Amino acid sequence: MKEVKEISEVLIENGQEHILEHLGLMIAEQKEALINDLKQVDFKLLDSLFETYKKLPTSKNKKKVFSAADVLSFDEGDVSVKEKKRLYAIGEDYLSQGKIAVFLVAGGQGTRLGFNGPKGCYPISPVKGKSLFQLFSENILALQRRYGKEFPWYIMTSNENNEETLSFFRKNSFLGLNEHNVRFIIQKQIPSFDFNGKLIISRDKKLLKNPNGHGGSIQALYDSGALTEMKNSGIEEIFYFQVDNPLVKIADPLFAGAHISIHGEISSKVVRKTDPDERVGIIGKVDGKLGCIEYSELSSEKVRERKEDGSLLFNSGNIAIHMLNRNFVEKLNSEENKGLPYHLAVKDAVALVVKSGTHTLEYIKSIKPEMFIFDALSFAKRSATLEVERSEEFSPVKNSEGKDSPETARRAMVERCIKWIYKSGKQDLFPKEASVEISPLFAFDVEGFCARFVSLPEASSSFYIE
Ligand code: UD2
Repeated sequence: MKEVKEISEVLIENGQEHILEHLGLMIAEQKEALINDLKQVDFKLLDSLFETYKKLPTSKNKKKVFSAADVLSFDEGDVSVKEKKRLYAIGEDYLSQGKIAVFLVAGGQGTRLGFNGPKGCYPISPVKGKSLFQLFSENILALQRRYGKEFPWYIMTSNENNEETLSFFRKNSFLGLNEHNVRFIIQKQIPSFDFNGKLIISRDKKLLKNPNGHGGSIQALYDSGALTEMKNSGIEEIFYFQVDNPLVKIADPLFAGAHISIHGEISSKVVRKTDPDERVGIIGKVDGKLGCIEYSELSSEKVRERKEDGSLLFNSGNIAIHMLNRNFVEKLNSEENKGLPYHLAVKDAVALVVKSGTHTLEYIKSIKPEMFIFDALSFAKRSATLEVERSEEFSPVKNSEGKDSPETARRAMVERCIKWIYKSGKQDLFPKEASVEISPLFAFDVEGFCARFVSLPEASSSFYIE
């Protein structure tokens, strides 16, 4: 087989000849699939990742200097209210001109949640059981109605969940959106390797590989042609969010305005930490450059350090909501920048190994490369960090129970609705302990809600406001 010969040369040249033993034990179909996998491998990249891995102990010992980021937050004072209005109007102006695209990263596996399927299909809303995807599309539809423009929605999937995601959208008639405005882009996969830099064969006789992380979205936007498409349709800014947060305020005009007003390249929303030990990444400065400080990087003293006003110094929890300037994303893909750096995590894996001429399974440690979107912050010349209220905007679904689970997210959704009802001043008939859900089509923010809400439907233990 000519293909085997060709790939053998590549494997030998790159020190991966152990794969030949595997190929020798496979039937034609398996060989073909594995060769196809191997053809996609960027051996030069693999090599440089292994070199980075070898240097990790030294680079980890390098002392980093952490400092807090400048954070924009608004209180109820006159100056704040005026400035908030100004930024809001800038965001609204961009929305009215159709200059903002919506971008969801949904390529992750969601294993922690224990849900069999793409996480976006998870039924989350407390009364109607709407999926995350459904809530997002209703929010986009409502934005379209408010601003009289159609906003393209780009969804990044991975090889692992693209088919299922697409069929969910098809089966549900694109959740009320115009099919042409929903675009799917598939992120790249990257192989894992062992402590000797060798590729790993998984139990299904393929290369052990994973989606390249949410930071892979920067490359995927470029490779898929989405950036060019955006440019051609007058899109200048991209609202980025992750699939697990049902409280997200899509394309929030205030956030967009804060970013646009300073000609931001990438901007972030943050929430105050619940307590010093909360395990959340912090938007802050690392050696003077903006970035995300992992909770494990800050010492126990640093984590407790307080400002004069008593608040924590490292208080800006990263909720993974960003505004990305289109030109900036293009720049990150340039020859000079070559995309984001990789993080290397050691993970348990089951590998197929060749022993005494046969295949056997072994538990091994593998190195999984991944890119993270927040690393784009260190490339940015200008960036806004906007602090928002957690109870209004963030309650992720990550675990099957306990913290950040469907239960906590549903509770947060109900509590937000109750808050809005009270804010409207029309809470008279609201029974304690009732469950309530507001359709994003009715209102997707408290201002919109108060302007429309008249009264609750007849007394019940659960309400759906649409
Ligand atoms: C992430 C952040 C954390 C905080 C939190 C907010 C990291 C390392 N940590 O935690 O600082 O901001 O989110 O919720 O990022 N995804 C892809 N492709 C991939 C991998 C992930 O699309 O290859 C998507 C995934 O579908 C989800 C999002 O990225 O929408 C978050 O991924 P995660 O669950 O791995 O991130 P997590 O919870 O570790």
